[in-house]
Amino acid sequence: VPDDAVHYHTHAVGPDQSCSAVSQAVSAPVSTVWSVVRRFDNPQVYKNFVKSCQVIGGDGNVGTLREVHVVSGLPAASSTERLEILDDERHIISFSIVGGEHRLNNYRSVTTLHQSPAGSGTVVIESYVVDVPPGNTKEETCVFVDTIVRCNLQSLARIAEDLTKTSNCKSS
Ligand code: A8S
Repeated sequence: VPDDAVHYHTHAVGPDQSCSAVSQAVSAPVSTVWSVVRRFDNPQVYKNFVKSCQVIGGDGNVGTLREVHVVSGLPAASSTERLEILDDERHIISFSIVGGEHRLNNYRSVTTLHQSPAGSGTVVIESYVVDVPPGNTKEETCVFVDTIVRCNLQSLARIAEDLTKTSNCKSS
């Protein structure tokens, strides 16, 4: 984790909570990845488990609420989510789960983008904290959530990389 991100990925974790982080390299500029990630109103663009999303309050800034419905086959139907951080300069977005029909109580995630040390690409880091659901272990909770987050970040990488190719094509 780069120095500037340590603070944002440091979560207070209670005794019955789980905390983890996933990172993803993307072959696209930070600005391109950010243009996808910052759309709190449009998570379905890269989150494949999201069936639909409606903004149910707020003006797009911190405090905005969205209601997400997820595809069938998951132990969940919907989630109400609050925008906690949207920092266009530092490329940080964070949301918390405040309601809905699912097992992830008190979920909060922070996503930060960083220019890759090696060149023009991006490194995405997403960390989270969540209550361990009744009947599950911390490890099971991490495996479940890490899988969702990893799927989302892989999909994000593919979309940002495709956007980069499209714009190269137009300009040549
Ligand atoms: C995100 C991250 C997560 C979303 C989880 C972890 C969720 O949308 C899904 C299944 C669940 O069981 C819980 O960034 C919930 O969206 C796909 C409905 C919250």
